[in-house]
Amino acid sequence: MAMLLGVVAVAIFILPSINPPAEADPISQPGNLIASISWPSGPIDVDIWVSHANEKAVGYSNKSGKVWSLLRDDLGEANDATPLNYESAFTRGLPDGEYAVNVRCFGCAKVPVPVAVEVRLAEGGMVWAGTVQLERDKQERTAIRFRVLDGAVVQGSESQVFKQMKRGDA
Ligand SMILES: [Ca+2]
Repeated sequence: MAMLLGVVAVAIFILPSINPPAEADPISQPGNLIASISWPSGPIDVDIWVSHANEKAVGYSNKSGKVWSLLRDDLGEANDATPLNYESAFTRGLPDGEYAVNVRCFGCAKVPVPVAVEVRLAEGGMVWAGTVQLERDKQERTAIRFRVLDGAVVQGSESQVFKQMKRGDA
């Protein structure tokens, strides 16, 4: 009996230490395809732009389309209580066609800006992850584009050929 109590006591002491703070799980975010970007803290506002096929691109000035929605426009230092700079967009459904993810320096007081980009399927894992370097203010670059057929990424369809998404001065 004394031994059993000892085991219980040890278990009680150990339990609180085996629950490390959970990190945000991207898989639990809404959507079928999730694109996210992050960039260093400081007076730097980067924007994510995403598109499907020939539909109008989605970004801060056009926050949702038929397929993509922007979850948040992070302005850098200005609009939240954390030093994290993070924007993400997600799709509703996964229709066939080409998907593309761009990053753009909206206001980059300091360049170059390394922008970490991740594109993942809610079911099926990472599509692409990498870093895109923005060299000057207002520069827009394509991080990745690829085709989807029957709910899966077409192998070999990935490229970084530039696709202009931001239109006008808005
Ligand atoms: Ca932004």
